[in-house]
Amino acid sequence: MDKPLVVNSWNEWDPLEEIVVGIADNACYEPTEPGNRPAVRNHPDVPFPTGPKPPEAIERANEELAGLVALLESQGVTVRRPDPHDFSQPVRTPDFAVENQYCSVCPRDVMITLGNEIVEATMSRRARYFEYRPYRRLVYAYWNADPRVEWTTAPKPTMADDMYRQEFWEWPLEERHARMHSFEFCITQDEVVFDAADMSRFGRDVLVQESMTTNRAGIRWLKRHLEPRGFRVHPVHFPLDFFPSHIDCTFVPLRPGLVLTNPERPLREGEERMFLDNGWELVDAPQPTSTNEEMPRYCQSSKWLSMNVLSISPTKVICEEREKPLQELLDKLGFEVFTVPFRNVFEYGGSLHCATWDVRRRGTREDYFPHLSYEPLV
Ligand code: ABU
Repeated sequence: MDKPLVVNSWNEWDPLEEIVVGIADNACYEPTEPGNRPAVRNHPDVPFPTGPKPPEAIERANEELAGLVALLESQGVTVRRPDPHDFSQPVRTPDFAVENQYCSVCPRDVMITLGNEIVEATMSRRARYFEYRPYRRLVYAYWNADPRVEWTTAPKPTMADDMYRQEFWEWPLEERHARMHSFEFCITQDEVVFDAADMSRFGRDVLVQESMTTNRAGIRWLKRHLEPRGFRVHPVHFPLDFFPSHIDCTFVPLRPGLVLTNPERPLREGEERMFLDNGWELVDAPQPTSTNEEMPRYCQSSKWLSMNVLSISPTKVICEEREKPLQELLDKLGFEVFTVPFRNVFEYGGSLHCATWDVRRRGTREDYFPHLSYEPLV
């Protein structure tokens, strides 16, 4: 019999066997740069802090991350952690300089498992240029342990000034509304740019959101890379999200045939067809328990972190402790719901799905969309 696969994950819900959970050690505040304008919540005129986060904030986040680790281990999941990295170091390349880096709390943004392949994303922000580094020892360990493991690093963009559209940040709301169908954000279209968290995996089919962190060249690169490997790559758009970044607070598959959707961010008309034609149900998440105004002071994500859940299997899901309305919905939908407190992690860019990178789930590549018209690139 073949040895078990070391890296194997085809979707977001198969039974989880091994996962990487982020860590807040050495985290810094995200710097202002062409691809990011962090702002203090409810106080846009107060300067956003710079440099290392205070030890208490790091401790609080690490405590919650440790709670997630304990829950996963109690469910028989092997958990790995990133290596230490000094995020306070500035980065200077021939094309840009940035005063500090960010953190390794959200491996989901950087790393993705597509079957037996690990892909490191290009990333879209300067402070995250070297964010693959805390995961390299793990990647080498997986790659050395199993010759079937493929490892791909996507082309690094320059992140030079002309990769960005700076005026994006100044557009008034009316202009954003007028432009909502052009899907032009703070990155231009010339270089290949994507964050891994703009992808969502459904076996043979992979959705990629066009966003502030993933452009059309990035989606083309993913199509060209993944189609010859038997995947179908579907660009998706959420025109009412004026600051889209990462799909996992917007469109969250929970098991075959069921996606949790964001009621304030419907799919572009026509893009829901592949789901409806194949008998999938799209169920709206309830309103989060916090409004955008009530989210933590330095958190740059939306209230929809509420729906950033992590599946342990097609019947078990982990949800943030305070999100009772979502927990009730998941319970009604037949899930066993586990909860952990995670609000102190929010200011590091994500919740339970963002703060993890699943390396192995028990399962194979399935076609969940047998009735599909798909246009390959080549
Ligand atoms: N990193 C996920 C953030 C998505 C959102 O703010 O809705």
